[in-house]
Amino acid sequence: MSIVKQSVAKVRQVYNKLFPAPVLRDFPAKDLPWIDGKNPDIEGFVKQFPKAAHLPYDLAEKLHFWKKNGFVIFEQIISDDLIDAYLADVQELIDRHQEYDINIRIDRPEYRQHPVMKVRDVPREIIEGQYIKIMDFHNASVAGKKLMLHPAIVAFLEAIFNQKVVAMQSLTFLYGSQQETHQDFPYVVPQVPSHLAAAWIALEDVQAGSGELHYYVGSHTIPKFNWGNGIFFNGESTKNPTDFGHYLSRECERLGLEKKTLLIKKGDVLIWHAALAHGGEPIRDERLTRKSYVCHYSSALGYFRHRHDLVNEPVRYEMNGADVFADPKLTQYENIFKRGDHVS
Ligand SMILES: O=C(O)CCC(=O)C(=O)O
Repeated sequence: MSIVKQSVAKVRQVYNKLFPAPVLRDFPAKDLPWIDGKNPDIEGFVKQFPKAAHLPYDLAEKLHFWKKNGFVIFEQIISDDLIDAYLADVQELIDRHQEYDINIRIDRPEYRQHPVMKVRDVPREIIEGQYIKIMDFHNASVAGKKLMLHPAIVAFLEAIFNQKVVAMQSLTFLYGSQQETHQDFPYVVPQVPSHLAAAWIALEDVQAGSGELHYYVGSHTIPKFNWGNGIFFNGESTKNPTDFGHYLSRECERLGLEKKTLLIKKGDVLIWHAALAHGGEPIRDERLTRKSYVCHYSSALGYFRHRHDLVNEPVRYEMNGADVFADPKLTQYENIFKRGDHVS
């Protein structure tokens, strides 16, 4: 750590000791999206929501399902052409990885000290293997942006936030993540933390044994975990992600919540609530890939600065009435993978 970074950390430590942040037990009620409030008027909302009439699903039915269960699934809403364009972009990134500074996260023991690496610095066999997340490839890929801001996804998110949608980040997986059960909000924190949701876009048919996503139906309303310093995981937390995973599975089982695994098809999408408990099953068949694209979203109120630059106004791309910000740290790669230009 540089001397400057060490001094900043020291000052922060002293400041936090003198003025400890209040321990948050839950999201403040005043910040909740309308649908997370008590008895939201779903029929009334849908009547005045202009996009409702043009959707390939019944919005009122989906909103009721979301309120109760914390997720929805949309079947066959994304075209194979758009997915194939994105997969070809991903393949090009892998084939020519030495040319790019795009980041990947590697959750393998030998990378524990530096889990986030530039793709150029990682051997191809590692990039193509398990425990890899390609980070924010939507910035470089037009097809990635179009998938992320697909009109059917944007309309649903716009309805739950009752706000313009802003896409925050994306992760691309070739294999099942095998991640411990978790909720997203302690880790992915927009400026208004309760304005958060995620989409899991199937880039191929999910096969049993491939490390399917699992989730607990209705877990978005269970009492929040206390990390020792409130509901977010950060440098001050005294509990760790394994404690979190144990708490969630114990609590969901105690409440009798059903654990499901996601066996959806290419072009289907799962959207989940910020607090839905989910994770990745172990990969039981090593031959199976599980290509998927996970995007996290907030609202215009909830996310107005890019997380890599909290000072300057972001550069915005607008699609289907939603925004995604350019990556302020990798401007040279924005939209350079253009297969998605003429595909929808
Ligand atoms: O797809 C998976 O296996 C897990 C993805 C996930 O949990 C996440 O990105 O938050």
